[in-house]
Amino acid sequence: MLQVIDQARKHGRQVAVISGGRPYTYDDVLERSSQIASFLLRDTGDLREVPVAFMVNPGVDYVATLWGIWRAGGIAVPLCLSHPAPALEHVLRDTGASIILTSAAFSGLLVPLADKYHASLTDVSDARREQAQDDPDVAASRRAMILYTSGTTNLPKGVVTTHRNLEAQIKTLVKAWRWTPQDHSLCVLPLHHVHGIINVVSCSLWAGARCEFLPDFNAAEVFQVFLRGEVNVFMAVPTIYFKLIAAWEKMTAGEQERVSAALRRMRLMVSGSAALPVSVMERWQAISGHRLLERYGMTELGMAISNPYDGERRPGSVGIPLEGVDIRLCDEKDHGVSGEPGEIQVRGDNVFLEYWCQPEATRKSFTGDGWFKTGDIAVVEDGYYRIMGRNSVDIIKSGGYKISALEIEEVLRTHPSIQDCAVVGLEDEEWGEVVAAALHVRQELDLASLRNWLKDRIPGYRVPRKFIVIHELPRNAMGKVVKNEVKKLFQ
Ligand code: MLC
Ligand code: AMP
Repeated sequence: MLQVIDQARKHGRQVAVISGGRPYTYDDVLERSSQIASFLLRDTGDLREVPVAFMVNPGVDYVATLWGIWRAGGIAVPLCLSHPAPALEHVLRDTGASIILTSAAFSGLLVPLADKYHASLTDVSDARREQAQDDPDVAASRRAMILYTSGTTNLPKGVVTTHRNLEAQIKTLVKAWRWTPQDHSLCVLPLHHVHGIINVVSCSLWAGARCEFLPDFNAAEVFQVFLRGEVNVFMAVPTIYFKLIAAWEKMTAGEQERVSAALRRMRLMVSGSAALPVSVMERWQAISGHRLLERYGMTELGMAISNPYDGERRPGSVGIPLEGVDIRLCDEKDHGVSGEPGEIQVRGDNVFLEYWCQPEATRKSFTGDGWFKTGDIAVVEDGYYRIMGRNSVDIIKSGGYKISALEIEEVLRTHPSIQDCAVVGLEDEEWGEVVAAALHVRQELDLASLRNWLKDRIPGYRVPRKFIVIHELPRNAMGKVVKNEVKKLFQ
């Protein structure tokens, strides 16, 4: 039996999920997931790694759907709730998912896509009416999940993890960060990425803890929940801590004192998915009494390097390799380096299996001796890893989301008024980086309508916030656009 389900059975009558203000026990979630599995297994005893896409609101239905797909032997493909149709279409086309589960709110958006790709579309509340039946035996080596992540190719790639990968990712964190059944976490992160799915939801539920959900991030609501005094574990991207600090600073002295007192009672606060500015770390410590635990991870790996739970949490560093995760730093030829910066390469049960249907991309992302090449550059200083940057200027991290400059450029070039363009990430304390585009135009262009045009085609967080119109893109002698020169144009 899948270990995730086995773990949940140990905590049957305890509260697992709080969503929409209502508590659901582990038994409740298990029953719902069994009903969803039975629905998926109407015509077969085992889905045998069929991808099942789902667009379900955070909360009990989300967890039941994820577990239901796993229990039926399918591959879970969570869709982003804020993506416009073309971005959803890419995932549906690429996975070839013939089954889609949804919450009512998203069915309008999904009906035409399901029609186009001949996929069945079912509301999870209808799927739950099925009679529960026995689960097939699903080996840990089987594919469990596909998450889409941007890279140096144009469109996002599907990262395939097996049950064994996920179990390794979860178990390592539960131990390193001392999760217990007494914990109560708050999830405000999107649930189509590892940060939310693995670090918050799956670790909570593996440990027998409670996981409370808000529909999305809102600083005032987060503080309201904290003030109840139940949540003791919180994990977020640096932008969220920045926004919480800004909201705290706008409160009255009395409110600030109450919120700070609630924060001080918490057990653990973690930051990751992007570099945590030291200024944010220090300000948060002054407000909450917590020295944020910064860690480093990736969709392909789950978490790989972490500051210690006990011991020094060093500002600007991501810490030391997690248990069970092998890390080395290498030069361009994949030779190990020491005492100088190198690419982080990773090996371990946590490392993903493959990019979905992209054997060439998979092959290129591993060294000949089986290490995954992250593309992140780090240096070890007094035993702690410090991330220095990435080896591709075309990967941007904004608000914790990984964004491909190339994808945005491809879309911009299809606009009739745009001759050519270059997209870059500009440093920003709140967002990490903000996306900016230099445009070489054919004719005059209204930037407000360009923004709207883009929002219909790419997810909102990938839409450039800054534009500059220029006559000529800076190029080198070979005719290649020089991105560092493009960045200077925005100064
Ligand atoms: C939104 N806005 C931005 C922006 N995104 N501005 C600049 N840059 C961006 N990237 C603007 C909007 O236009 C809007 O402005 C305003 O901010 C509010 O928009 P929103 O969409 O409501 O934003 P908000 O809900 O506040 O979202 C911010 C956020 C969100 C930080 C909560 O981005 C988020 O959930 N990020 C987490 C992503 C994540 O989980 N990554 C993990 C990947 S896994 P206006 O003017 O229109 O009001 C991974 C591995 C690992 O990385 O290590 O974990
Ligand atoms: P994603 O592909 O969305 O999973 O993003 C993974 C990338 O996020 C990594 O390759 C890093 O570039 C970045 N990242 C994650 N955690 C950190 C961190 N603590 N500091 C700096 N970068 C980070």
